[in-house]
Amino acid sequence: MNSVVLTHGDLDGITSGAIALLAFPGSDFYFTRPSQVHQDLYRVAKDRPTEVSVSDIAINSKKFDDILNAIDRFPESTTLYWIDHHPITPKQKRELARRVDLVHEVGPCAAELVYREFKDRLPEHALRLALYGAIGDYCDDTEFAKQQFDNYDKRALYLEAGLLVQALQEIDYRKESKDIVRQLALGIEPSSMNDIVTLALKATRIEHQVFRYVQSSARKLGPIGYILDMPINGYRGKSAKFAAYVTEANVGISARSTDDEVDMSLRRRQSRIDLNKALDTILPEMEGAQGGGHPAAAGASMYKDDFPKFLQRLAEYVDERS
Ligand SMILES: [Mn+2]
Repeated sequence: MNSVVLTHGDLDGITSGAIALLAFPGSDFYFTRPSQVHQDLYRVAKDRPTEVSVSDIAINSKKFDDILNAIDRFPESTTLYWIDHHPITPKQKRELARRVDLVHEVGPCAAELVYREFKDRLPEHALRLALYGAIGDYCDDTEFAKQQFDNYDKRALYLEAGLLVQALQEIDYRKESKDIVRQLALGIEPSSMNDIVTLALKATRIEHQVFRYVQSSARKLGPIGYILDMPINGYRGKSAKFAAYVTEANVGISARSTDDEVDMSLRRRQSRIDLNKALDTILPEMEGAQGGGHPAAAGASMYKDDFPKFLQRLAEYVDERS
């Protein structure tokens, strides 16, 4: 068997995965996520691949030992690249670097890191994919990105990336996104993907509705603006941002509940608060709660009964630091 590409389902994941496909042509391709990457690695290890590229997958501290165990299942002959930009502890970084080819930097998006790692063997259009990833993850102000934007007309790049960002709101990433990855690897531009353009416009109209809904329904607790169980599915990151804005809060949350659990996206607004650190501090106080992400954008899940306490704790945490 040859190679395997594992990546995340958002735009940075999709573009970093497409670039990895260009670096390892003919690879098998799978979407994964922090909570399940260890299982996917276990499965992949059985096929003894030559190369494995994992991109844009945060290290979930609770699963770290499982991840290391899964990595240890690969034969000596496998080269495993782990390319990521989510915060990681120095200890985890050391442990991981001992086992894999680790490319880790906080600041650039994963697509930029994958591009820079394999640059010499990539076609020219891979660079545009790296820039779409940078736009998708708000990582478009790195030295690399700024320099490259200067080589194109960046407005057109933002339109192409924007079409993908919007369309992804309306796509089940496990199914249709695989086709997008293949097409992007082939060099097909988003504006030439008819279904993507149609979905992007639909998603943008829905986004305007989401904004109006959040404007009329968001609640506020101290420095936290939040929305619970919007009648529209998806749009979580966006509605979290809107919730912060319309309540003039420093942190916005968009949460969705099921029978006994609540799952949420968090965004910060005009604040330097590190949401990843905040979750690292608060979530261990609640049994069964998990989450993490970036300083400016994160996600979490917990038992529904713990949600009010979580809001209270996060409000205190933010107040103490601003
Ligand atoms: Mn990313």
